[in-house]
Amino acid sequence: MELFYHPLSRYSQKVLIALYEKQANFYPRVIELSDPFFRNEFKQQYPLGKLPLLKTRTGELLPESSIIIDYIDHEFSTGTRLLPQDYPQRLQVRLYDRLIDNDLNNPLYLLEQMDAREEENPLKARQLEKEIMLLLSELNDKLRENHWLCGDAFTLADCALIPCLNHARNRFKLYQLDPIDRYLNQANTRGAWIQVQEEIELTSAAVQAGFRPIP
Ligand SMILES: N[C@@H](CCC(=O)N[C@@H](CS)C(=O)NCC(=O)O)C(=O)O
Repeated sequence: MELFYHPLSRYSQKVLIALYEKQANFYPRVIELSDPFFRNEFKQQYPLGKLPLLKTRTGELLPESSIIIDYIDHEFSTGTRLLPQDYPQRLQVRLYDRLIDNDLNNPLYLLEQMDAREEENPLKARQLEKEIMLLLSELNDKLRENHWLCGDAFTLADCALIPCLNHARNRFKLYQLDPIDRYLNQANTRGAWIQVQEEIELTSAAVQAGFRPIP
């Protein structure tokens, strides 16, 4: 298998966590989407040009982080089971995965883009922050009851959530939300996330030193 990704893309981090949790072997293919040459080259292979993208052992191209994780969970019996077999539990995991992507990851991305463009639109920024805080508060309540997001076991929903919280803590006072704060500390001791964080740190250091463009 080959994974086309970028270490600073949160959707890529979500899939990396899953691959490490499953102890799945893959060839890492880092793609710099901000570089027109690499972007065009990548688009020849995958016209929608989004990361992450998995090339399976049979050569099939799979986009969409949640679909990739579903595939590797089905394909590898090793490591953590990321989608519960029990249907009601599985539905919960799927639901929270969708909520996190749509109502946390995407608005965080819009805020980042506004910052990058130095766009002055306090009203829009406040609306996005409000939307994010609404979901964070719901997640905080859920984490009061559960060890991982959807229960005792680590799942797809945690793969989606951890990279978002890791980013959101730079803008939101997550330390004031006790269950989320506890969850992040707990995530920081999880092997798969430690491995992903190492790659984030190396890439961030390279970006700061001017070696690589920001994706
Ligand atoms: N729903 C997709 C979102 C993927 C996505 O938006 N990836 C971003 C990087 S984090 C990207 O490739 N953006 C480049 C573009 O939109 O041109 C998933 O879950 O994988």
